[in-house]
This record gives sequence, C-alpha cells and structure tokens, in this order.
Amino acid sequence: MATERIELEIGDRVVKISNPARVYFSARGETKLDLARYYLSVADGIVNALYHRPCMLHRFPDGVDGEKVHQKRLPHGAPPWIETVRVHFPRFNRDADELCVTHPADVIWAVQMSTVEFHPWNSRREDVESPDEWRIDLDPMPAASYADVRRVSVIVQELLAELGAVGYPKTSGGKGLHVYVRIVPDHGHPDVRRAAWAFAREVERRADGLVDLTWWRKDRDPGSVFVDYNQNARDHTIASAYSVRGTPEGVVSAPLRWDEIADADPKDFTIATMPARFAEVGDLHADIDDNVYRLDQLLEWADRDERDHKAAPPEAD
Ligand SMILES: [Mn+2]
Repeated sequence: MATERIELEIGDRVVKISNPARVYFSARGETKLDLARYYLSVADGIVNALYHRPCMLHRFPDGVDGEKVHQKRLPHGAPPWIETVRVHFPRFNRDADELCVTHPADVIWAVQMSTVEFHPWNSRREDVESPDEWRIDLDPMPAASYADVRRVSVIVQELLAELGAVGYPKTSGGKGLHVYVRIVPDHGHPDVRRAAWAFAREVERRADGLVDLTWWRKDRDPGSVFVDYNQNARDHTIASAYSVRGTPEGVVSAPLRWDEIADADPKDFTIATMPARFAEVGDLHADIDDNVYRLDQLLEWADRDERDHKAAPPEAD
C-alpha cells in the first residue's frame, strides 16, 4: 500500500507530511517529501534567515506548476508549538499573526502546509517597526544579464567597504543578487528605505549608465540593473536565503562568498545541489549578526540629496 502520510522527527518535534509523493518540481520530479528533506539539509541556514521574523509564505498546494497562494496569516491547524508574531496593516486597519520561525520543525510544518517560498520581514518580533536588515536588491531589467548584475555587485562591494559595512550576498533565485546588511534597529522603515535609496543613488553615479533608478519600470533602460531600494519598505518581502523558488527546477536563493559571484551561475543552485554544498561550506550567512552597521552616514547622504537635488525617494506604495 502506498504511504499516504509519513512522520518526520525533528529534534523533539514530529511533523506529519501528507501526500509525501506528490510531485512539486516538474523538471526533475522532486516531491513534497524531497522539499522537506531539502529544508532539513539546510536547517541551520534557513532558521537563521527566518529567526523571529514575521514570515509570509508562498504556498503551492499542487506543486509549483499549479496555483500559488500568498499567505500572510498563519494557516489553520498549526500545532501548539508553532509561534507567531502579530503585525498591523494600517491600510486595512487589521492585524495578522504571521509565522515566526524559531526551530527547524516550524519550517517543515510550513512545507506540510505546501509552502515552497519563505518571505520574511526585514525586522524581528522584538520590534517589528524597526528593521535590523538592510536589503540591497540588484534586479536586472529584461535585457540585462547576470553578468551585468555581477558588474554592479563589484561597485556595491567597494561602496560597502568604504562605508565600513559588511554585506552578505546571495543569489535571488532568478538572475539577480541580494546583499543583506545587519543594521542597528533604531530607525523605522521609512528611514531604512531612505538610506537604501541614498546608497542606490551612489551606486548609480558610479555605474556608468548600467544602473537606472527611474521610478517606473517601463521607463527604465531594459539593459540596466535596478537597485530596488523599495524592498526596504514596510511589508515588502523577498525570498530568504535558502528559500526555494517556485520554479520547475527548484532553484534556491543561495548564499555566496563575494569571490564566488564572478563564476557563479544562479541556475546551478537547486534543491538537488544545495544539500551537498551546505554540507561542505556551511551557512555563509551564519555570522551576519556579528557585523552590525549604523545607517547614519547613508541618512546624511539622503538628507544631502534631498536638499541639494530636491530629489527624494518617491513614496512606497
Ligand atoms: Mn529582486
């Protein structure tokens, strides 16, 4: 008889996986159980990336070729050990209790609820209104390539070094790169976004036309890279380190060393290849909490740009 439900023991917790043989990734045929096993293979990394953050889930109940469900509220039926963090949505004047990961079993329970992608906030439950993570999102426009993103990443690395900030790069899971910087959580989302905008403008100045910060996507040079400072706006989230993306190949957002960016091909990091890489190199973002940056200088740049050029970042939606 086919197994319809299996139990995974994760430390002192047990998670039941229903439909373990359901194919989630059509390119090679990995199943829901394979997805759970992938997340267990990178458990320390994914928990570190999500720890204490409100987390939005991208669920694919019929696998990634099927319908996607964007889920902010914790799905019903959670075991009592699952923790949540309450966030407020002013536009709707409503609260939502989002998943708050503290243990690998929380991640696996989310997989049981058909979660493929994990999209955490840039703040933690201790103070959800004060981000502790500045996210530099290098987004290639349609005619730009990973090679263009790579060229911009060199400028980003130089500028971070000048500022005395330590950036932690990862592939986005598509053609882009993300660089995360741990920051002192003493500013609200609007100031973190202004700092990210000031940094993006400086990258644009140094990038010789390769970076285009034009507000409307349709107006940007299609061969350019957008440094998407809006990812630092409140309630904007991107896939975390080690999050699988909802693609047939099960591409993963993979932490990289800076010196790997030049030769990396983002397509090479998948649920099939990442377990061996993680076993070999461990979590490249493990010490991100040890390198905490203050945004003061970037906020001075933002003040300067707003004053001198009458430029200010347009409001986030
Ligand atoms: Mn992006």
